[in-house]
Amino acid sequence: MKNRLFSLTTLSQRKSPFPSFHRNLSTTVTPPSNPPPNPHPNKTLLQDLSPTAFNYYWERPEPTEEQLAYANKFFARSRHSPFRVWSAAKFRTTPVDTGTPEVAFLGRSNTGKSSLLNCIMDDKICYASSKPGRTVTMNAFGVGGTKGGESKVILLDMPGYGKGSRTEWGQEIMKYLKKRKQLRRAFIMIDGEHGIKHSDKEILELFRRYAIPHQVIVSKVDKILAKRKSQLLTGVTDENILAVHKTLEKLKPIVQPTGRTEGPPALGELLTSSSLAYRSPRDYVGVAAIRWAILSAAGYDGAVEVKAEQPVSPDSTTSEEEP
Ligand SMILES: Nc1nc2c(ncn2[C@@H]2O[C@H](COP(=O)(O)OP(=O)(O)OP(=O)(O)O)[C@@H](O)[C@H]2O)c(=O)[nH]1
Ligand SMILES: [Mg+2]
Repeated sequence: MKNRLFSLTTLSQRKSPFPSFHRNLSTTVTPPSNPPPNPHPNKTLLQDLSPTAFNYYWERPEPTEEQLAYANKFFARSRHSPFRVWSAAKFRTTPVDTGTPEVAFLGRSNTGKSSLLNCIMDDKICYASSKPGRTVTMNAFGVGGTKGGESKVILLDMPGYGKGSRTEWGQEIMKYLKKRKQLRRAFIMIDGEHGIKHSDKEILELFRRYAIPHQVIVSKVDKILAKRKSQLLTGVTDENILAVHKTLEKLKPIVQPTGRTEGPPALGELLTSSSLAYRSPRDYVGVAAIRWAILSAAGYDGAVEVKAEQPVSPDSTTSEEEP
């Protein structure tokens, strides 16, 4: 008990690299004078938590509410965004340098890359499946364009590595990562349910060796927060949040090993995501901060004018199947 109190106090202090759990009250709606009694007094609803409550920032400041709002606006679905730009099975068949900044999403099979990209792009444009090894080509999607065929940043959904994947793809992906000039950052997704595996550590080592800029995202954070999805509807406890923070604290020395390493380590912030738990409809846990990280990687952290487009109705969503 003593330990729990100690960690709750230390982790919720503003000096902590973890964002404060709870939202800044000045931005919330004033509660009614006689609110109904909370049936779960030990829990906080996801929408009452800060959008960065499950992240760990130790090198760079956590994004502000304005920056997150800017990122959400940038990625809001419109007539021209997102769109499928290209798909390729081999590095030599990828289109030549278009000059548009690219970010790639990698991870073991089934870590939730395609599902997360759908949440980021606000569209079911990537094919997600419970069967590992579903994504079989490198798929590029353009985002942020204000006219047909134009995009400001390209997001890549990569085939997974490890169990359920095909080893020959690894070589093509590494070729792409090493040679692609417009690649700004690779996001490596670690499955929050199963934890970091040997193959993840090997990939991290390779990224350091080849000086590929990278950042780690812990996916399926809902699995750390609750056993069942239905439990999330009534909110999360401080212990649930601390369980996420502990997971991230354990990962820190793995993504940034101390002592001599062969090359530059991962960025000093660990993000989390869930494609299943949302704070409000179309606001999935962790997605706003990941959108901001993509814009920062692409050099759009504030400099680009984001023209508001008429949002497309969610009914027009199509799910594209891979060939
Ligand atoms: N609980 C939970 N399940 C998720 C989440 N994201 C994805 N899933 C599930 O995990 C499975 C794999 O999702 P995908 O998005 O296809 O995973 P992937 O990493 O693209 O898989 P490959 O293309 O095979 O490498 C699906 O059954 C998803 O519904 C999440 O945040 N939480
Ligand atoms: Mg996939």
